[in-house]
Amino acid sequence: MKKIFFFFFLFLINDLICFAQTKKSIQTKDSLECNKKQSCCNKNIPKRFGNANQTDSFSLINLSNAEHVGMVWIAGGKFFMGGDNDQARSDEFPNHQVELNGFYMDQTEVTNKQFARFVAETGYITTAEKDVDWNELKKQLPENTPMPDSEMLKAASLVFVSTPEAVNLSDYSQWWKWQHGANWKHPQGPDSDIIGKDDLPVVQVSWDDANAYCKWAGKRLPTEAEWEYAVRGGAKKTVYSWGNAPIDSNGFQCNYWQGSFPNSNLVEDKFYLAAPVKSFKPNGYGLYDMSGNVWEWCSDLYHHDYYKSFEKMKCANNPKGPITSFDPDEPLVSKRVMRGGSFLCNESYCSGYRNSSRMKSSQDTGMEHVGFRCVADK
Ligand SMILES: [Ca+2]
Repeated sequence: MKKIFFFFFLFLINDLICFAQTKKSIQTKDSLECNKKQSCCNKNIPKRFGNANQTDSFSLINLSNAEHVGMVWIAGGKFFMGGDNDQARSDEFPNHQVELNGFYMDQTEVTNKQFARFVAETGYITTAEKDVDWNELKKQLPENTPMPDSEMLKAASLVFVSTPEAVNLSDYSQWWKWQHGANWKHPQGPDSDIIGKDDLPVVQVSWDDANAYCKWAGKRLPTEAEWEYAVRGGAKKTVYSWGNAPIDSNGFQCNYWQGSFPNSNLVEDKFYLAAPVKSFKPNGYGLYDMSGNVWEWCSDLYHHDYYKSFEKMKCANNPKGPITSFDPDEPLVSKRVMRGGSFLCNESYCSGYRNSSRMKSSQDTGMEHVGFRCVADK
């Protein structure tokens, strides 16, 4: 097994413990109260790196950010959520009606400049910047799990590495590398930086990091339903945020991968990796880069069958995600939803920039193509 999988195992073993204590049936937050076991499970995930005081350091809410600067108001309403075309995957069904309250949403993905200000004011240290504290981590592992080589425990994150030739797309370890020194300030590793890249979306942030930023800013992550309502921009039954036209019509509609993934990027849209925010046209709500550029974390846990819980409902009211996570591809890993696709997406691989396309990852994972944006209530 490659190292990348060993690390996935280490990082996600706490989710395994959590998962083992919960049922796999779909339970919505709207219809069920957390029982004591689930509540304990959610709150009792030890800090893998032993930084127990960090959450106290960013309790200061930046009021200027909370005043909805750079956000747009999205009026509440009803819409149909989920797969509505032949590209949709099984976890996007059934298509179901949802009603939401109105909310503010950031016009752009959170940028390096914005995240730097958060870090400067709070001293926040992201997941990817921390070495693994073995004494903490081993408490979450099966008894007698051997300590890995100390090199393996150094701070690291996942970076994209193009392959020399076309590969089997079912094995993502071929283009993802566990890179020491990769973090939001060094997205591709220690030899990279974000100097002069203030307007690029911050990446290499975990779901935990994104939540910390949101809390500081007086905001929150969008629910998956809010995100899909927003990406549709007020249009009905459209495949993409710009409508139903092909992605390469009228110039390029978003930042994605042209050519053969992951070996040959033609860069016809001018951006090999992430693009500065607002490089492409906004959608009907004035939101930029909802499609492509970087994946965006949502607040919801991921469950592949979550939408089936709405099958007999006329309309779901402000859904906030399932109580438990389940991904049949990795059944022992608890995951959070991410949406919108990235600069690595194309039709042959994931077409993640479709409005209803769903993606997921464990909440402590940071990657080179994952960022976020915030929402706020009135
Ligand atoms: Ca591109």
